[in-house]
Amino acid sequence: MLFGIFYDKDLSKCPQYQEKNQPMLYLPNDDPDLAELVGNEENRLETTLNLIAAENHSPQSITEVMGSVFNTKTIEGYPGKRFHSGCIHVDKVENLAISRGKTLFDAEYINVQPHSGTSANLAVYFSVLNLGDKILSMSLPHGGHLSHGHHASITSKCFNFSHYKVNSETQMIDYNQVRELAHSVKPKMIVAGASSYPRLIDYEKMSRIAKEVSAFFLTDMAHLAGLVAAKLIPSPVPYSDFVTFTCYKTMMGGRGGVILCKEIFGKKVDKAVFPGCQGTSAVNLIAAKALIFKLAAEEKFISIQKKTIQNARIMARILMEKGYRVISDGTDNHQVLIDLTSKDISGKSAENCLESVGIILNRNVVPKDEKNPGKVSGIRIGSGAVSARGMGEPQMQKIIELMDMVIMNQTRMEIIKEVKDSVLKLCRAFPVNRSELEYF
Ligand code: DSN
Repeated sequence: MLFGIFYDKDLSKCPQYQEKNQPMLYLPNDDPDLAELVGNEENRLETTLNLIAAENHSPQSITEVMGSVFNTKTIEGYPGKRFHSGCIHVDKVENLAISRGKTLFDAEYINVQPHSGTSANLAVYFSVLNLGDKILSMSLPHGGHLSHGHHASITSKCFNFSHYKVNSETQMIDYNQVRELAHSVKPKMIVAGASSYPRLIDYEKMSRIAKEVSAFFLTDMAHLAGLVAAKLIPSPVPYSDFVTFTCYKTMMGGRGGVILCKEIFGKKVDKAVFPGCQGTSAVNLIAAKALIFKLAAEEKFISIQKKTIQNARIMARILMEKGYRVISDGTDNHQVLIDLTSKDISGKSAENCLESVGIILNRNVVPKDEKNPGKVSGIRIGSGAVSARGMGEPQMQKIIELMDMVIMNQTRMEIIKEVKDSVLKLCRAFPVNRSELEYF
C-alpha cells in the first residue's frame, strides 16, 4: 500500500495489507494530524466503490515519482533553454515525456507542462486567438466542460463563446446544428470534447465543419485519453489542430494536463503555456506523465481500458433493464449518465444516499434539466476505478443492484445497512492494493 496507515481494524488484519503496507516514515512525526488524514483517505478508497468518471486508481509507481525529489525543482522554459541551472536531469525527464507522449498518441508536437486540463485549454485558446475572439463549443448542461466557456469560468471572460447542444431525442451531438451554428457564428475556433458525454464523437465531421468556416479545431479528450491511448476508440489526433487531456481520469497517471498539436502550432503553444499562462511547471508531474506514457503502451494497461468500456456497457444495460433512463440509451466509453427524473429522487439526494453506503459518484446535470443547479436530475457513473480494481461483469451487476436498492429504499434503514455491508464485502474482495497493481 501507498502509505500504510490503516485505521479500520478489520482491514489491518487482512494479510494483503499487512504484507504490502510500508508505514510512512516522516509524516507521522512531523504532522500526526495530517498523517491520520492520509491514512483515513487510504481507508476510504479501499472501503468504497469509486464510480466518479473523472477519477481512477493509479499505479504505486506514479505516486512514488510524484512524491520524488523532482517535486523540488524549479523550471522555467523548455529542455535546453531554461532560466535556472541544475536542469541536467529534469531536461531528460521532460524529453522522455515528450518523446513517449508523441509516440503513444502519434502526435506531431506535444507540450507536457500544463498544470491541468483547464490550463491546457486556456493555453490553446491564447496560442492562436485574440481576446474576445469567437469560439463554438458544447454547452455544459449538454456535456461540455467549464473551461469550454461556462459563464463561471475565466475562459468566458476572455473569449466570446457560443454553444451547441445535443439532439433532444437522441441526446447525441447534432452535427447539422453544429454546422448551422458554425456558419452563422463564424467562430475562430471549434471545440469538441466533453465532461459528460457517453458517446463517440465524429472528429472527422467536426474538423470538416471547422475547415468550412476556417476555424481552428480543438478536441478536449480529458475523459477519454486512456481509451484513446489503448486504441480502443477513435483518436482525435489526426483530425484536430490541438488535442488537450488530463492524466488522472481513464489515463490513470496522476494530475496534470497535456497539449498535443500539429507541428506548425508547436512554438505558439509553448509560448502560450510558458510564459503565457504559467510560470514554473511541476517536474514531478511531468515525470509521472513520462511514466504513464510508458505503461500505457503495455498489454496490462490496455486490458484495463478494455474492461473499462465493457463494464460501462454492462452497467448501462442493466440500468435500462431495471427501468432507468440512461442518457442516449447506452455508452461507447467509460461513462453512463442516468436521468433520475422518473425515480422521485434528485441527483443530489441520490449522490448523498449512495455515499452513505460507500458508493461514490457525482450528481450531474442532464440535457433539458428542470431541477435547480444545486440539485440536478441526474447522476454520472464512470467505470474506470472499479475496472482498475479488477472487477468485471458479476461485480457490475451487483453494483447496479445495490445502487437500485438504495435509490428505491432511501428511508429503509435495514436495506441501507444491508447495502453498506455488501459494498464493504465487494471492496475487500477487490482491494485497490496499489503497490501490487498486478496489472502493471
Ligand atoms: N471535468 C471534471 C469532471 O469531469 O468531473 C473534473 O475533471
